[in-house]
Amino acid sequence: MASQTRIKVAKLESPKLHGLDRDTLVRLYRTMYLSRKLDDREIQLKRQNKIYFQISSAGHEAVTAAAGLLLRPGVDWIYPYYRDRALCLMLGVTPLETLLQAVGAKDDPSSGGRQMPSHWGHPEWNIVSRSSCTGTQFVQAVGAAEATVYYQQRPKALAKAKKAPLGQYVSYEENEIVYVSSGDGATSEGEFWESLNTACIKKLPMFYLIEDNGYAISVPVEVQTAGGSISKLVGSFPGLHIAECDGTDPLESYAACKEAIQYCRERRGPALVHAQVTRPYSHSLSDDEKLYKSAEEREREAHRDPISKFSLFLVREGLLDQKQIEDLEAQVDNEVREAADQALASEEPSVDSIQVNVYSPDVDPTSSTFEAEPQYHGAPKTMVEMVAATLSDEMLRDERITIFGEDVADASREENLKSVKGKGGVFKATAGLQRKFGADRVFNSPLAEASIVGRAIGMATRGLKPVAEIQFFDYIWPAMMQIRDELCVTRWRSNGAFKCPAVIRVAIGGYLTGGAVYHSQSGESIFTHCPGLRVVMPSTALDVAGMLRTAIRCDDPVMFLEHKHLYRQPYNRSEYPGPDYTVPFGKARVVTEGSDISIITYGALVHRAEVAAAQLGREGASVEIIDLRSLSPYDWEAIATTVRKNHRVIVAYEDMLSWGYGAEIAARIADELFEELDAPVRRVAAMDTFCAYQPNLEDVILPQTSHLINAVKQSLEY
Ligand SMILES: Cc1ncc(C[n+]2csc(CCOP(=O)(O)OP(=O)(O)O)c2C)c(N)n1
Ligand SMILES: [Mg+2]
Repeated sequence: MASQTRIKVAKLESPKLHGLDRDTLVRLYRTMYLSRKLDDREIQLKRQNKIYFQISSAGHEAVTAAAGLLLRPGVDWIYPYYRDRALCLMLGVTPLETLLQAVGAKDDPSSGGRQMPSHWGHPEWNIVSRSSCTGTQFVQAVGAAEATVYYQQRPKALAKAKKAPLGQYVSYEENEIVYVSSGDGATSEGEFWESLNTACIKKLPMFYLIEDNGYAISVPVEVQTAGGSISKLVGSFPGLHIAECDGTDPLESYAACKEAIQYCRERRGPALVHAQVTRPYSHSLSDDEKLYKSAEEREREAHRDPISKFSLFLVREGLLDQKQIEDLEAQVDNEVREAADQALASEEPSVDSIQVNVYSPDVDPTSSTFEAEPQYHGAPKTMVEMVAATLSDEMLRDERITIFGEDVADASREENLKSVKGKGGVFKATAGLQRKFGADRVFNSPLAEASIVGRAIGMATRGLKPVAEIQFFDYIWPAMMQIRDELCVTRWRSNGAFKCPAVIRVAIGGYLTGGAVYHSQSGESIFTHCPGLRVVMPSTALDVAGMLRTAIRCDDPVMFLEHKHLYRQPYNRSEYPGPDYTVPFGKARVVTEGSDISIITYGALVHRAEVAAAQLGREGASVEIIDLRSLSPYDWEAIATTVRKNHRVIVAYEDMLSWGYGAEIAARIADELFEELDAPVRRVAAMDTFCAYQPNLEDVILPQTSHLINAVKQSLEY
């Protein structure tokens, strides 16, 4: 007995164990085996039609269990991907919890039965809810790491975030890091590169784990990645620690991850570990890799299976004998069996719960809480001046607010501020804010829209209040997936465990004279199509103040559309309405009352409608104008009231006639208020084409006052 102990001690001192004690090595093996058995059990359940989808972590268990061992549960922030089951188990997710997800149970902590299996998320362990999109996590992880740096410098922001809704999950600890992982295929997404760029520029504490199983579904790595090696390809990112390891070997993986994580904890910059793993169970249960992988390839992979290799290693090294391995495995098998039985007997979510957590249950921006009386003072401000003034007051009030985007800072080279006036946005909407609040709160981003929105999501998820800017609506499209699949869905898909109440300010619209096709676009209906997102578009400086403040103070993501043509008009100016002036969302404004016909509109057409109404008034017609100002939600009550009053209605909007926002309003009026109408609903909108550089063409394409006047006259004559 004594001699056996001596052997074990001698073995444990072996450098290949990297200082890990026997219990930890057994824990590593246990977690890897547990992960595999959960996959096997899910596959069985899928074949029995008891679950609906399966994607395995098989072949990835060694490196993910090792990384999980090194990360601190509930301290570090985790942006995993679907093959991180062993990592999640190591961090504290239970076998039952993973199977509750597989069956889509009401009590599944990741989504309450809303997402597919292996879409990890667990607020207790800082495992941030994952979507199915490959690559979106990278830029969100950047935002989370920026929150780390921010909270370190600004404890008041942290204290405030902890008091906000979901504040119980807001945390910051010195030396915390952000983990983000993906497969080899997802590194081809732009967001991977955008994230590395910012992570290196800002030296963020981010640990990238790339789990390279050689394939993205059927696409082999040499077709995916130039040169076939992502670690070689990222070699020139300054300050990025890079390591490669055999991800099927938990000890080699442990050593590589340990060094990388240490590098991040010491705030030396980001680190990337490129782990070579296997994928023995095809991409998912919907895939059959025999269709594209040769028998020899599959055979080679089988020899590298992490589970069989590590159990053999433990026996060979005398750390466990065969009987102990069998006992451990029997114990795990039993645990999985019991968890599966429990999961299969669990309650499903109720059908009516589908509406829960689309929006914040805590703050209702449509409520009377947001009604306020203006306390006017100062000289009249234009809309763009009002944006800056409102942001300034809100930033004074709330240190959680950060402002970033392209050109929003006064001057990134701070030393220049002594001698220059400062930029403050291409439209000057953020002028002076960096000077006033500091470069950590107001800063320029690289020219990368997906990462602007993705970073905002990451910050907001951690309790900050980012107000990001998209310079022109025309260039929002790289961010579309971040907006549609992440920003608006996070709260719903995590069943209320995570949220991202960021404000995305967007300069939109035409009537610029020469703005042409890439500086004149509308398209608000594309975003009002996204449940979970609030979309507003004020047409006056007063509403800008009230609605921007509501956007910042509410708990949902808001797209705040600022019409470029309206930024500096004299007709919509207002005195500053005070630092607490808010306007509730979903409440239209009656611009002018009238008794013959109603024009329902918003944005740049509000003023055109006023001009038309004045002229028509001189000709004896009385026109009522409703400015919707809030597009999602919108004020159906106000629409119905004006239609019931005047029985004739024009819906005027700048977006294209077909499929535009106003088309839906017109359709709903025709549908639900048909009996009230004395004339068909008329639409006045842009032509279904592109906006032109030549002003005379632009005038034909975009709706004008004369179009409104004609439509009103035709309707009155009907
Ligand atoms: C943005 C996006 N495009 C396509 C898909 C479909 N898809 C899911 S996984 C996958 C391959 C991912 O490969 P890789 O990153 O290597 O991860 P692996 O599955 O091999 O671990 C694809 C194309 C998706 N989910 N998201
Ligand atoms: Mg892969």
